[in-house]
Amino acid sequence: PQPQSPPTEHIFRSKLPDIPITNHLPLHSYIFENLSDHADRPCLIVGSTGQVLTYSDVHLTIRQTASGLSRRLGLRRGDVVMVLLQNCPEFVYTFMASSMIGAVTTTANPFYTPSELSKQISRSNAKVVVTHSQYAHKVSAEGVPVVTIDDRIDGCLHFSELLEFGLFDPTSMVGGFNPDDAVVLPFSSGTTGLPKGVVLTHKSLSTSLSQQVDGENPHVYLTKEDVVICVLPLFHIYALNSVLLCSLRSGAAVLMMQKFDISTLLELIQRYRVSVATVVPPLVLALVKCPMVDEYDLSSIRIVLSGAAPLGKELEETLHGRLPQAIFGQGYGMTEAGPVLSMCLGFAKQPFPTKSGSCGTVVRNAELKVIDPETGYSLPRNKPGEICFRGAQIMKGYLNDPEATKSTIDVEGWLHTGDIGYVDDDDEVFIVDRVKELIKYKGFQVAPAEIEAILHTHPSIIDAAVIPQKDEVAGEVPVAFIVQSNCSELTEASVKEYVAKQVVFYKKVHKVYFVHAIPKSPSGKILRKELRTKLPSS
Ligand code: 4UW
Repeated sequence: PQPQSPPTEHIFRSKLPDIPITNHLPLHSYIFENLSDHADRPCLIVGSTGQVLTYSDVHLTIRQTASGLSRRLGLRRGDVVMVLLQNCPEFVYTFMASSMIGAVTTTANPFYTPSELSKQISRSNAKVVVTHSQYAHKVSAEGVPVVTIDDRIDGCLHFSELLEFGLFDPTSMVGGFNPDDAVVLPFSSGTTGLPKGVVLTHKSLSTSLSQQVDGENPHVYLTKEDVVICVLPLFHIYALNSVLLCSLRSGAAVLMMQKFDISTLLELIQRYRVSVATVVPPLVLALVKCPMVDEYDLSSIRIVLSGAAPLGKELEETLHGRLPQAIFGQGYGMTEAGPVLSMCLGFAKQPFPTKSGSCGTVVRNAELKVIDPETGYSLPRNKPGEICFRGAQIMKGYLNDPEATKSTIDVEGWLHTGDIGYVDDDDEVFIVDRVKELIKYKGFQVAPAEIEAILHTHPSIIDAAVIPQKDEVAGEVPVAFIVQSNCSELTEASVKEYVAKQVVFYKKVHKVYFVHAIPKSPSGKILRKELRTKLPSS
């Protein structure tokens, strides 16, 4: 038979025209490019104290911090700073100051256990940790300087000591600058395996931001009049990119909440006339279930953006009923994608009508295709397959892991997401399933391989597999299948406790199923799909 030529490529692009993208600048220069337009406007508002910092205040402190990082701590181009902070101004100072001196910020969850932090510190080769005094003990054994931002602690530096070295000149990047230098190093497990450092460069992030907020008709239209609530944690790429950095580029005010609490959230929205609410599905659920919502004036909200996990149509419509004046929509992101793949076009300056349940339309200056997982060929509209994505915003690669990089970004530059979805007749992206191992608990990443590795260290466990189980509140929770050694008498509670002691709350195992064997392929890969069929009601 004649060899068949591959079918035509189906590539989806934005309905918005491409624009000239500014991505040759260092991230901080790009972010503050229009600083003089909004220097006296509020930049950061601290929800818990009411403190308002203007753009010029913030920029000045960033320059002082940059001097301190460089002169007090001796940090140089390429060095890694771990930011172990809840949402607070020091997060922004440290991150932007690191960019200014050519250093790289690795973000971590302050609730991580010492062993989780130890792994990230050594994998990223972090040279310093900036944190709250209450978490300093978690990293004190790591042998790196620790800076506390609140109380002073013996043996730690205090953040104010970094501010004593004058103003860094933001145009003089010591040791040179290349747009392909890393600027942020979040950790993600991607489609398989353990959490890995995701190298996002100055170019990746400024491209992603430009795709969202730049141009005559920005995909996400933010102005200096906007007040954007930042309740989602900045250590995750969603809030970092689409809440903080998009707002800073646009001159909007960022209202920071350190801890989530629903009545405080409602109170802050009312008090500061919040116009943009960025949420995750569990937060939508909490708002839908909360009778207090009707007691507050939330009429200032014009945009509700949800993402990081699937949002049920009914849930979205119920909340929309309570905030009828707002435009509701989703964004679809993935750390490795830099992170935004698609975004609701209802948020554009000249908006398009959109459907509930959709994850938006692919961002401009980028390409999206849907491939048949069997053949690798791209599929036409309305046919579900694996979503692939290409553009200048995707990660440079996984840190020190060329193998994992090669299996995620193919030779043509396509990032394979491990998500199953389709593009409909109106160019809207719908996600229907996930083929990668990743579990998402309230939008937080849980890497099954990480929990399996912990279970394997238990003396009575011979084999283990961790998969997601659907959950009304969290979306998904991790559950474990365990093979125990002969004559051991493990209980579900003891297995749960063994894991719980070593991990942050959302990686805890919620249910344990004892089995005789874990189903595996001939090459030894866990057959996760087969395990999913063993779960109740799936
Ligand atoms: N619907 C269904 C969604 C959706 C989704 C993500 O932790 P990561 O690596 O990254 C994120 C980033 C989310 C994000 C970033 C910036 C932004 O503007 C935005 O819009 C709201 C969202 O979550 O997890 C990546 C994985 O999370 C799932 C999907 O499986 C993806 O590969 N995911 N967004 N709207 N699932």
